Amino acid sequence: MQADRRIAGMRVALELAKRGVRGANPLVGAVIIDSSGSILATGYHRGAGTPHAEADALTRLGPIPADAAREATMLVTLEPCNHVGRTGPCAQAIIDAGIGKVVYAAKDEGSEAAGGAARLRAAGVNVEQGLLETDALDLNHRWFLARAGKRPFTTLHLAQTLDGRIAAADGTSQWITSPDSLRHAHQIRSRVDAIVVGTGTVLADDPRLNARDEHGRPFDRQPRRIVMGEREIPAGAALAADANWEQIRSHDPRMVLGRLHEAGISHVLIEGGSSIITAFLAEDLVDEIYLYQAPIFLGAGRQSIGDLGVGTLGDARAFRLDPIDGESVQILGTDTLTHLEP
Ligand code: AOF
Ligand code: ZN
Repeated sequence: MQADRRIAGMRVALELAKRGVRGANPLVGAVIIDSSGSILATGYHRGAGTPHAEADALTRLGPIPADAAREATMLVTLEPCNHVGRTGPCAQAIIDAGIGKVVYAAKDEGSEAAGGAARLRAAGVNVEQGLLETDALDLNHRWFLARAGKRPFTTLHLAQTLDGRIAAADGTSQWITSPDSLRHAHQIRSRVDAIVVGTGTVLADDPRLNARDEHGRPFDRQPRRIVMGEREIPAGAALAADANWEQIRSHDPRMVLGRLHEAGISHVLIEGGSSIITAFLAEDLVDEIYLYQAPIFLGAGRQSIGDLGVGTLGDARAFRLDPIDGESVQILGTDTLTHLEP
């Protein structure tokens, strides 16, 4: 089979991967091709807790004759996993399906899931690594960085006016963005392991910080709620209504993330306020941003971002549009939502 058919297939896998959502798990895509390079099935990982890309592709492939499976190649953007986590292990699923060859782009070293390639080889599967590796590493560059740094992947929630304000001059801030934005934000809350806010936000807004549907009903999956900072939280605070919260008495984002990693948290949502947001951005500890913008100006009031120590344009904190399923900007009622990555 020509090498360019495999490259084309891996490109499809990389594009499919981008349909998923970032977080605790990497974006992963998979394509199964026959000996002539024609695509038999495709799959991708939709996000933490859902089937892996390889399993998704094998499900869509369905049963095929053993000799056809032996002739087939699975192209996957990340080394197949070798652990039983929330799903998996994919290496065994590929072996069980009788797939003859696996080509993966990036290695999955240093994770609980590592060792898939060795398991495949031991079962007689032909395994190759490195096809479009640079693209595959770039696809999840922040996820790899977070893992190497032994810290959770971080998502920043920014809900602001056109002039970047999160509260008016008198402190009023509810609600700057539309109900559609709020609903979206609650879905994100239900996906993360923990929400981080500063003591200032708790004292000013008294938020519940749980994840609710549009009728106010809590979702089954709730994030842990983390308050960072020194100030005392009153026992009657809304978030203290149940035990699912904790205070970390520190302003240092790296230290807080280190503690959360040790507590087994893989994905955190940074919700504010501005001093917390600024601290994470200043330390380059924001892995993606959901930016909700309401079509209003305030002209005064609290800015979402404070001093980042940027003195000249060349030092700006730069982000790029990061499409989810093809779109990096969407309309939520009267607002726009932009998805960005460093
Ligand atoms: C994914 N999607 O398509 C592949 C992954 O918690 P689990 O069971 O979902 O396992 C997550 C780990 O599995 C992940 O960190 C990565 O090392 C490996 N491979 N993960 O989420 C996929 N192939
Ligand atoms: Zn897997």
